[in-house]
Amino acid sequence: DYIPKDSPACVSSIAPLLHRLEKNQQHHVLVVDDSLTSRRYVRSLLERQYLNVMDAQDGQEALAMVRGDPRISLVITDYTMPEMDGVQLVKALRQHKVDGQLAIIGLSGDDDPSLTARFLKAGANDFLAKPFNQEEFYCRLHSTLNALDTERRLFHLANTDYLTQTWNRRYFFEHPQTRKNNGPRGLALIDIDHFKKVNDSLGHHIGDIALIELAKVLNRYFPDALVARFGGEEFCVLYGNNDQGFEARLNAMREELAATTWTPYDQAFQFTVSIGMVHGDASIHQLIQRADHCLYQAKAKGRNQLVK
Ligand code: GH3
Ligand code: MG
Ligand code: MG
Ligand code: MG
Repeated sequence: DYIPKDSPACVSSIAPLLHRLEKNQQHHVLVVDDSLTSRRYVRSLLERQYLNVMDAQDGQEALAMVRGDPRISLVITDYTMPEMDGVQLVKALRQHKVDGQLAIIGLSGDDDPSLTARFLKAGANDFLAKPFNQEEFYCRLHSTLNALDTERRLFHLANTDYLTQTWNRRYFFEHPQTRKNNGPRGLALIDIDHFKKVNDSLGHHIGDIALIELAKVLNRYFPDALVARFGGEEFCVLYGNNDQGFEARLNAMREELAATTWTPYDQAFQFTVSIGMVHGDASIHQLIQRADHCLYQAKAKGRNQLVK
């Protein structure tokens, strides 16, 4: 294999490094190499940067690990390996995970100048020939991780609601679960009753807390569903399972909300919700239209109730 010949990376300013190291602790890196010596060496370089490191000795094992562990955010793979080579692994990984969720760096000790392009075309973010300069390895590692963090931050900003940290409308309508048009599913629209009064009598900041608390309760009751803030004080729950439990859970949640007294800033208040629920095999727009009609009826009948 190869023997590292260079000295440890030198760093001129400590602040960006500390910031990077703190972020590194959130990343899980998978090192794929058939050579134990190589794996150990790359592992030790990564561990020194406070990254969480795992390893695999071939492509199949690596694929299984990435499929089974969503925490893996970076794969560093060797090229020459038995069964599946590094470029084939990159292609397989890219079919499984789209760019932005997983970064890949290729490595190879083969003296083949076409490898860089082959790795990059297959979807790798970067490539390094072995033996590499340690400082160059760290530079490329950090720029790849910085790009990954930026992409994740953008994804978060584009798809979550800032106040309640639930998924937003954009995420809801772009989700494959929403777009698919076959099989029965449940959908509920949940709207806070007389929310204007909460704002008018207690202040907008208390209204905000009601929204944050409602989002938490929704996520606690529906960890297996898509929960999104549609706008204002209206949330939507898309429930993929074809069982009877949806309505019962919605009602249990509604009752819990009605029985709760919230006391932010020692300001006691209560609120209730009205729910429009539908279940069926229809397009998302049809389901929403029907649920909206049910919600309107729940309001008209006196609020704090579910209409289906
Ligand atoms: P109903 O029972 O018919 O639903 O009455 P309502 O007062 O809840 O409904 P309405 O649609 O008249 O008022 C909704 C209010 O929600 C008005 C708006 O100021 C408030 N709202 C929307 N978004 C926010 C937010 O992010 N924070 C706070 N505090 N209030 C919000
Ligand atoms: Mg090899
Ligand atoms: Mg309302
Ligand atoms: Mg409303």
